[in-house]
Amino acid sequence: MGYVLFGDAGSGSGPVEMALAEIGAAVELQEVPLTKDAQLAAEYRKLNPMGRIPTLVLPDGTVVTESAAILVTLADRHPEAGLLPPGSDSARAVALRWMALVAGEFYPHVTRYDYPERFSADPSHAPAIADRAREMAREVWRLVDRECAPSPFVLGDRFSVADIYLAALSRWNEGARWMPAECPRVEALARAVAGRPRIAPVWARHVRP
Ligand SMILES: N[C@@H](CCC(=O)N[C@@H](CS)C(=O)NCC(=O)O)C(=O)O
Repeated sequence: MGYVLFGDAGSGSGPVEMALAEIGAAVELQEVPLTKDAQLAAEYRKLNPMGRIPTLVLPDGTVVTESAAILVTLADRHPEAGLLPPGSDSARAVALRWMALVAGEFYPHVTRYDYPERFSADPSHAPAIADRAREMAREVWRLVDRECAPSPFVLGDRFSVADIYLAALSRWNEGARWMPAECPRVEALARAVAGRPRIAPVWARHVRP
């Protein structure tokens, strides 16, 4: 048995698929359509109790949830792909720092603008919650552009799984529309990742032009 990835087009399974493509590892894709709320089905929640995608099942049957954890796991399991520096290298800490920031500070805003009705008992609050979440999400990217300042990658010339993660998630919330002007470094990072030969076909399936 190889890897099994539960996900959907345009979701957090995109960067996981991109990392697997970069590694050259075989994967079986299992569709969990968000439009049908398939992620909330009781059977799927046995794998991912939060009711979220992605979920990766390792060849030995171990279940890994949380996109950043999945990507670090893949990088560590395939050191020959060079997707993360070793633990003793400070560059690894830098890569993990920015991955964790995007996972912890940006991704929750996505839930808030995709599902604003979850965050108030009053349905009339939903549009304001979504609008504020979209703005706060953009603030995170402005900070990443300024403080992480990828050039072209998070670790300078050294490509890593952090680049895949940041690039893929930067396309959400209409990133392609406003980032070229407001976050030019993140925009250039996204283009550099999208153009990698192994990633390009996966990128095309997950990122709307
Ligand atoms: N912390 C999770 C967040 C995953 C997440 O929110 N995924 C979205 C799709 S990109 C999802 O499954 N949303 C469905 C829902 O919240 O019901 C991770 O990093 O994997």
